Amino acid sequence: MKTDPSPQVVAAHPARPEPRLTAAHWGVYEAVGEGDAMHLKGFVGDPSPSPIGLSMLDAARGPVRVRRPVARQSWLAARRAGQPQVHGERRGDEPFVEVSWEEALDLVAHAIEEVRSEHGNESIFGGSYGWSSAGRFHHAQSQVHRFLNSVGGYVRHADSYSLGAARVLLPHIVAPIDELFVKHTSWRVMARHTQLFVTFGGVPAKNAQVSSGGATAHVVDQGLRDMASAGVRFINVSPVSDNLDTGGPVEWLPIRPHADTALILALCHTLLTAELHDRTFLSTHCVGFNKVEAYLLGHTDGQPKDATWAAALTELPVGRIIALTHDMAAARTMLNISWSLQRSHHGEQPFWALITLAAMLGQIGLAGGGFGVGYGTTNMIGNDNLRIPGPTLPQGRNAVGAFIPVARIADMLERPGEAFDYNGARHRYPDIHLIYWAGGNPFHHHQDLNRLHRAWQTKPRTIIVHEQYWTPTAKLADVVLPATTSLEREDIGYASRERFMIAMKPLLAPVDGARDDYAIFCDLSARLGAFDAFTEGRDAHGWLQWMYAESRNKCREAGVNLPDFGTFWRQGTIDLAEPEAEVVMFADFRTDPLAHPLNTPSGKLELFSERIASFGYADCPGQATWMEPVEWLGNAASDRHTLHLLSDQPHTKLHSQLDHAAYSQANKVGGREPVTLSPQDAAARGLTDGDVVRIFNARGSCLAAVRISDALRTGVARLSTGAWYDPASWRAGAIGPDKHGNPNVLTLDMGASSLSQGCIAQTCLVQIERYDGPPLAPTPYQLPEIVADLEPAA
Ligand SMILES: Nc1nc2c(c(=O)[nH]1)N[C@H]1C(S)=C(S)[C@@H](COP(=O)(O)OP(=O)(O)OC[C@H]3O[C@@H](n4cnc5c(=O)[nH]c(N)nc54)[C@H](O)[C@@H]3O)O[C@H]1N2
Ligand SMILES: Nc1nc2c(c(=O)[nH]1)N[C@H]1C(S)=C(S)[C@@H](COP(=O)(O)OP(=O)(O)OC[C@H]3O[C@@H](n4cnc5c(=O)[nH]c(N)nc54)[C@H](O)[C@@H]3O)O[C@H]1N2
Ligand SMILES: [Mo]
Repeated sequence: MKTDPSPQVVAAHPARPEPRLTAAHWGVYEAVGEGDAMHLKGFVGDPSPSPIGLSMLDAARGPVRVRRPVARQSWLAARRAGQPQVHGERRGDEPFVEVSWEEALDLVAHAIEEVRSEHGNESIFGGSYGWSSAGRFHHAQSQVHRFLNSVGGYVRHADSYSLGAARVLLPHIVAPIDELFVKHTSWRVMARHTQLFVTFGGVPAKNAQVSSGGATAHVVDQGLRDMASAGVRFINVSPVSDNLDTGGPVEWLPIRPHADTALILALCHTLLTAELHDRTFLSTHCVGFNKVEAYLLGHTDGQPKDATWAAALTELPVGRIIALTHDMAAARTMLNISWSLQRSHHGEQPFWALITLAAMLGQIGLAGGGFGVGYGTTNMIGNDNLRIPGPTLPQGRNAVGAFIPVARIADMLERPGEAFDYNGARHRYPDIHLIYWAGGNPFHHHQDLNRLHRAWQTKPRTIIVHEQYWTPTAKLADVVLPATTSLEREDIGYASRERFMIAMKPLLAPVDGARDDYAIFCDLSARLGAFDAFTEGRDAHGWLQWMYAESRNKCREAGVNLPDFGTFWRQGTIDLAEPEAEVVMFADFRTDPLAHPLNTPSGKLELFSERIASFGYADCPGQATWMEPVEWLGNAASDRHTLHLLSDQPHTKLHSQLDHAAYSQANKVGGREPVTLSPQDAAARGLTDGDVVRIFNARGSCLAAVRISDALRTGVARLSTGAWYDPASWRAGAIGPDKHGNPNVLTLDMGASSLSQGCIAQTCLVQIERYDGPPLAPTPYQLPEIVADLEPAA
């Protein structure tokens, strides 16, 4: 096995001299033509470029840009008059006033200074969660963290919306997720060695379009096709069937959403009672199997987790569950699970159960066997290019210790001072007076948006947002500062395991008044006496050279020689392909678990975790456990009209980014996001393709357009994320339905468990009916009212 980079000089991609490239999370694009005629085409080094990026140039030049600094009218009046009244309840519901950059920066610096001196830096929430844009330097979230650290720190967030439950669970039982990411057995190895690939939640090609930091050469589609041509058998356990396309046959097991833990435990039970489990692996590489065994057999709770038990919960046939167990034991089997399964109530459990099943099969560390946590979630997983220490911007040191698990923002705003559990400790919600956001869209990403909308309008004194576009978060801010897009800056594009490092060239001049986040923070840090700490004397280009040099030094230590900066910049790309690599996750650990222990308390796989058990959480015991989710079809049986809402990742954009661009627009129906239903569920409600429906529950409602597809099992509806939040009214107390189709007005805002407090967006029941109310045209991209300044600062 060879996973370490070997000494070599990495050659440039011979695409063309000095290509004008830009990198986005969804791919690399090359500029063709000049001026208004300029357009983008997919990068020649990418075998299957994503169509998402082709419309980003038009979007950047289009009408939805934030063009000038603005401040909310009554907030501005109060600040100018030195009064504390800021009328947070009018956020989103009154005009903005255009102000000069000078005054905008003075207002922001003063607001920071004021809360700092009155309440300390622990009253500033600067978590600023969000994907921002690709580019290692102008990454907005890194910039805002570095800036806030240079002025005394901020309340941060822990974990991510992507992997809230898994990030906290996995280090206790196997390894941190970031370590697992880059260790995944490669597509190439699976094509050679895997016989059976069983996935929970598909391997969605739509998701593999992206990589955080920039996908450069898309490999997942080909990886699946090569496996299929090599004769690998595929089984997809999923409420939808259109999330796995191998070009060949796939068996679909249409499971009831959220019943996966029960199914996996039943597979474990069947292995155990048929004595097909690998006793040796369980004793040499794992701890706690005796406790798991007692639970599987029902010794602890009187309920054997057998196939009959699971059949009722999953709505899959008993015989199929038993046969699947035998198939898995008889073949070289790779198990895979989508991240979406842990974005749910008790979301730790399907991941823990999957690892338990893989341990019982005993194939972890064998080529083509074992488990994966997220093949298909991004282009990174299973990619086998060189692993190098890429360029990074140091974020400095945060002097504030207070934090929240990322998805607990509304709890924090509503309940300052209250205690919460997290990963074995108790903490308190800080009392926030100022929110700073750059590079994220909480009114896209958070659950129960009506609740967040109310909390956001009630609590903080000041909300500052840097944005490129008039997103709902920008509309709900007090100060909006216009930021440039990557197309207007130079930067370095790189993501782990990607094939290319990219010299990103500016393709456009900054649009109107837009400035780089870095330039904005330079000026603010100067006003707050932290210019030297923040800039370290470098301009943006100086930082690129410094970051590249740091990365080049670390690469050299690891035996990889990168060209000098000038050569890289001229070439445009560095090719990091390592075609000979044979990446097998945990091969070393398998061969010698004592020499290559895991970083868990026992050094082994913890099928029972004494540490987690010691936390005493009823909602996350010491081993993989079936616990009914708070909302699922299994407890909605009394109402046969209830549907489980899947709010998955959108295929025509990245989250809410580029929702307004042509590619995403082409997927809308009458300007609304489509909601997909099975033919049976549509017929039961008298609905046909294109009908406008109201989707609702006790938390909220939205309008969407029906799309019918037999790729969905009955009882589920799919409304992908990303349609910009578009409430009928922005006024607190009268928000009304979302007119556009944003699922987060419906989703549930609570933690996955006391262990992780992860987001549970996928745990959501809804009703759907034809919409016969008054016409409510969607207006998600309408600009806010911006009025002239009647009393400009002198
Ligand atoms: N219901 C439901 N909700 C979900 C999920 C789900 O599965 N279901 N998934 C969750 C997940 S996994 C995630 S990761 C989140 C994603 O949530 P976010 O990461 O918040 O979503 P994005 O739309 O990527 O928001 C990024 C914002 O940054 C802005 N931006 C981009 N570049 C720059 C820049 O250079 N400077 C500045 N100032 N701004 C910039 C963009 O215009 C955009 O508004 O959503 C979560 N929400
Ligand atoms: N094009 C595009 N790609 C993206 C993103 C994007 O916004 N756009 N976002 C990126 C980000 S930030 C992330 S975190 C990843 C997320 O990657 P994932 O979390 O894996 O993505 P999802 O699309 O939410 O879900 C994957 C599949 O799981 C299925 N599923 C949902 N609930 C269940 C269940 O209970 N059981 C089973 N068996 N299956 C279920 C869904 O139907 C869906 O087909 O995607 C990344 N890739
Ligand atoms: Mo994510």
